[in-house]
Amino acid sequence: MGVIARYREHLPVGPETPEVDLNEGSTPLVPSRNIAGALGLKRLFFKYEGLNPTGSFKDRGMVVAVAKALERGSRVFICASTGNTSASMAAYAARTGARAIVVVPSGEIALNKLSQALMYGAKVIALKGNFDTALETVRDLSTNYPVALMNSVNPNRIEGQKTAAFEIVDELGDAPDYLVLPVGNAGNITAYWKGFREYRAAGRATCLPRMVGAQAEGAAPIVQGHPVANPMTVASAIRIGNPASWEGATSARDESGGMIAAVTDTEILSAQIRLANTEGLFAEPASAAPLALLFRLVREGKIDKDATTVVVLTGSGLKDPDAALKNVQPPIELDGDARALAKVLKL
Ligand code: AN7
Repeated sequence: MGVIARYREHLPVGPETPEVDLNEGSTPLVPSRNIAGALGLKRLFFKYEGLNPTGSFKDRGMVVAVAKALERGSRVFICASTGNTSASMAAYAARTGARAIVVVPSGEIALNKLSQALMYGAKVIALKGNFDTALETVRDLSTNYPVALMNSVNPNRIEGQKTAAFEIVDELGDAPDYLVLPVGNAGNITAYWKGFREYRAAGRATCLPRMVGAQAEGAAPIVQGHPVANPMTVASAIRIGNPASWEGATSARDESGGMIAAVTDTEILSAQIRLANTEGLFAEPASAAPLALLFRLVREGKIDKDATTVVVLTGSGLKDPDAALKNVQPPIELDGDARALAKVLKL
């Protein structure tokens, strides 16, 4: 079952809305086995969004945005993307026979995100400049040409993405105390906060979490309080200097009593490796940013250790093999028999 079927009564869909799904959502909330203990945290969970059909949380919002666009009669979809949105949009366009146009910042997106968009059959334009330029360009194009804009400025994306908050509440029985997630264009933090508030209003939860957002230090416009002209970070998914949902992010932060803070690339990559090494969970660098922030908050004594914390792992580690391979030892090349192998392994 996809998110539209599972949460239909909470979504802007009706009898006229075409059925679309790739069985997205219903991702596991994996309890920490090792990191929680090492940090002294009582309850720590990972919402493993990399297990969505195209490998990121984007599928939740895309399925709703695509269904609504088809309902309106649109057959041409466009987005600007740091990679995951384009992969998701291309997949749902392929599934529904629509045309997908993807505009990515030239040379800046992870290899496997690009391969996904191309395999799903999207027309991919690598536009000179960064993500912010690409978004501005597609927004401009979509106001003058008959193409449906599928970035998270499309409110149906936010509607679909809020289902992740519903799932967490359904599984835990109430909202967690902290929800920690990466912030790039800021659609997801906006969506989670909307989801938690709506579920509480519907009587499905009694409390609301503190929303804790992580940006990368070289791409931290919300933390700095102004747009960043040349965002730089190894976490290419959140290499964004002027988030479209800025206001949504600051409202979520302020209304929830949470925070948005920045972590360095070194902290991000070491959190990514530690997550893989000690929990068996492989997430892309952007998804490791909230864990890096959690490590720092625990060090600084800024987290209640008796609380329930959920870290959202937004995208699969398989998306960005280049980022991962830079930080591990390469395989040992060997030409030899079992004895030679045993010797190399020091068995
Ligand atoms: C893995 O695909 O912006 O704050 O164009 O791919 O809602 O933007 C991706 C963003 C976090 C940030 N983690 O979410 C895109 C794009 C991963 C991501 C984010 C993204 P938002």
